[in-house]
Amino acid sequence: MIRAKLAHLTYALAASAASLTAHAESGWSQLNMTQGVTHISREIYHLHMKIFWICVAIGAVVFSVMLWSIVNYRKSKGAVADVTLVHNTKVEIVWTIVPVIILVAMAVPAAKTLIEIEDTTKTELTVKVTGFQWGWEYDYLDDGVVYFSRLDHHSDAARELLSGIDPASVEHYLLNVDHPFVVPVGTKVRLLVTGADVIHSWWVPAFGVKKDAIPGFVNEAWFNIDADKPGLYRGQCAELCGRDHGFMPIVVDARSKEDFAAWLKQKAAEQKQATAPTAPAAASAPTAATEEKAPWPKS
Ligand SMILES: [Cu+2]
Repeated sequence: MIRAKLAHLTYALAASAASLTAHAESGWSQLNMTQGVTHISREIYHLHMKIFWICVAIGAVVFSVMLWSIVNYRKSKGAVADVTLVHNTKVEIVWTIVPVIILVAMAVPAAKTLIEIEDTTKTELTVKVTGFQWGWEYDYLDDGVVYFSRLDHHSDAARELLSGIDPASVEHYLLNVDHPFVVPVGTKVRLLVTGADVIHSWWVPAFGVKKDAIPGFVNEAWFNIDADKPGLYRGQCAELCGRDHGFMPIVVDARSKEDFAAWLKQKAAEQKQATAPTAPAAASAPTAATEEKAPWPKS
């Protein structure tokens, strides 16, 4: 029985060692937090690593002393508990001061990063982000561009019960959206995050941004993507918000400043034309912008 259990344990250990080796081959970085593509996300990463290693050092010291004591002062060696020791001022001072020093050493860099995260001054572009059941609305406040971003229709069709579509055949299943959030790189973008119905949370790990979208509140967040890192960045709603919480992904399309300016200009022109009451084109061929109504009553 014991032998069988040991064999089982050995097998389990070997299996986990093998999976760890596999991880090592694909890069240990996959087990860790990613560094992201903004200065803040890297700050957060380094803070995480610093505090991680402090915890490892504390664990190593505490468990070494504990194991050493257990081995050297075990009953079979004739150790007898000291029942006279009830108080030791020196030791108490040490075990108070040492943790205080460690906590302050961790709090100072953490507070510095937190202050930087909250600094929404000198932003170059402001976008209002509204979470709703189930998607996101992006409103480029100064440019008259507003649109909705929902789960793309390939994923949406495949996720239906008895759809007959194999989710594995859908590229980026449940991760793609119909209209990605387009932003410029190398620009400090401020988000005004709010909710239309219940609490959602706008989360893009690569930017180090996760901000609650709360109805009746406007929360601020910002990011500045490295100028040499345009591309697609993915995120999720990070606040359990109801039935389709898992079906409101975020896709950020980071473009060069020139490409973004061109996109914004074109989008603004399209939307202006679509909403113009006298434009015949709007009446005969409604665009996506006019077809799509806000899923909540707008004032
Ligand atoms: Cu949500």
